[in-house]
Amino acid sequence: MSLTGKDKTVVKNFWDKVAPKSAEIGGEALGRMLTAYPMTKTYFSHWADLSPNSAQVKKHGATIMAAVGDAVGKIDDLVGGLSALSELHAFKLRVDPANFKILSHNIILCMAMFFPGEFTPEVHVAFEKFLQNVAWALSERYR
Ligand code: HNI
Repeated sequence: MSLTGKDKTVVKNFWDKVAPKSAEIGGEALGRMLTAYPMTKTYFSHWADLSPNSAQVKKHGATIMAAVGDAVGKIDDLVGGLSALSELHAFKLRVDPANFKILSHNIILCMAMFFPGEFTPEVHVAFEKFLQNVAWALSERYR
């Protein structure tokens, strides 16, 4: 489902609020994904510690959310803007794209945990659509 102009505005405004907390939210989301969806751990088997709150989980959570923030800036051309990252996940990391949906779910969950007041149903629907579009863009180079 493509993002409407209103969705884009809602996503951008919400991101402005969460950006200062994005590293923390990313760490929590990644830690939860690895715990609640243990099959996702296979991609990170080269890490020393996959438990929530480990230094590597926190650091990589921050990296992922920085990329999500970058994607907010590229919201008008996610496929072009994320093509290098898609290439990396498809050919080097070989991540099954089904996992993008799982990580998105955990990001949404943590957004709601950290910003219960601001994460209104309107924000929820727009951010869900945005992450779905990010996942599609990240899947683009798999074909
Ligand atoms: Ni992902 C590395 C962004 C989903 C497995 N990932 C990255 C990097 C970014 C990134 C940025 C660092 C790239 C670099 O070094 O140049 N990943 C994202 C984003 C999403 C995502 C924005 C979805 C919203 N990645 C996933 C998922 C998995 C995943 C769902 C697997 C379950 N990513 C990885 C792995 C690495 C990685 C593995 C390498 C990590 C390392 O340290 O070796």
